[in-house]
Amino acid sequence: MLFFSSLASIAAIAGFAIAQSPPLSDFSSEDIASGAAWEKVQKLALERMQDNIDFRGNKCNFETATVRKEFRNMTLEHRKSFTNAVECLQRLPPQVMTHEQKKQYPGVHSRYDEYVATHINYTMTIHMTADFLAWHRFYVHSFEQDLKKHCGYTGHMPYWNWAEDAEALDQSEIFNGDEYSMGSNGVYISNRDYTYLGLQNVNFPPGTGGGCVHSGPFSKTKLHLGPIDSPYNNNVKSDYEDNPRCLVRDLNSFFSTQYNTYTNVTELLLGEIYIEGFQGLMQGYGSDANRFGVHGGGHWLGGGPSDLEDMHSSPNDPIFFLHHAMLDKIWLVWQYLDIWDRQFIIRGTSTMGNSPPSPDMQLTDKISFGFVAPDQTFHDLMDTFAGSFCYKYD
Ligand SMILES: [Cu+2]
Repeated sequence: MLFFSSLASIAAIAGFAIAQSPPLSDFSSEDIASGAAWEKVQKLALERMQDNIDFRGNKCNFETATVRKEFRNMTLEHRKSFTNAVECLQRLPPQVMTHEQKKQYPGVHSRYDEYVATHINYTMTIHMTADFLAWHRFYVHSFEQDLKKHCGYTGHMPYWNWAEDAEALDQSEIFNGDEYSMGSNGVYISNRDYTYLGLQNVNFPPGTGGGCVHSGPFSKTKLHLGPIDSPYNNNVKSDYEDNPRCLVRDLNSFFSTQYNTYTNVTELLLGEIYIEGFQGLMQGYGSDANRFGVHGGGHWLGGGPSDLEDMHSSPNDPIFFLHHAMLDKIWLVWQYLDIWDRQFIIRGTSTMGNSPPSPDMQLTDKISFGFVAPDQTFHDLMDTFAGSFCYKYD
């Protein structure tokens, strides 16, 4: 931290322009709503990224870094090889859990389930905490590495730009149910009622599915863990119970049109210049005006009931990883709009909304990843061009 702030002052003395983030007021509301502003700003972040990485002279540089692409920017064959690799992880036996541990986790049947169980385990210490962004960055990275290591995947982690589909999720190519998609919507179930969410004080209409994913990848997937937070009274009695069932989706634009539009992304990216505000609005806390944020919206757009909306067991739906890669991209863009101030900035404690109260986290803290990976130092999760990372986004 000290090292970098002194570098910043040297750079300032040497006359380098310390780039700051452009204000939201630089863009018209039309450009913000259409995605043109987001497009411009992410290009600007990429330019600044290149300057910064060249300046640092890291082993991993702008040219050698792998490029994570939007799912639709991948070729059909690459998309298929990705979903094949995910299905392979869902079949692969647990890799880290011991036989003794297995008895406490009857719902863990695969390497993939080890990811779900880990997310369940840590839910209360990785959301609305200082390490929300960093934890999920490394979690997604580990998933990508496992696809390569265990399942012969040669591509990189895709992300899903949901803003492109916010108006009509069920029209998205990503969910069209062909073999190159991320699997279909759930089977449509009619005559369903509104659902009330007490925490957010929202009453929402049913979506356009509601049943099992019926075609394409993951239509044969068997889930075992969860649901845990479902408002539909079908929750398991204990966190790791075995509850074999299909993957459920109910794509619901009620959420995406309010929380996952280009306006939502751009306001978050340019309107929040402090990490407190940025991570707060992303997760929908800190203000009553938006109680979901792009993070919560991206989970609830899976609809209710769906596996994606479950705060604990949401990694059950593989789209979770593409959603979190998108959030990681937004964080990376935000970081590089003002890298000298934002590379190593964290704020908050290690408990959800600081309840129960816990000390402020430090960059020297160790962060745990359960069955996913060994403990990591917080500091090492802040830079996608150093340590175990070497990637950028298209
Ligand atoms: Cu999470």
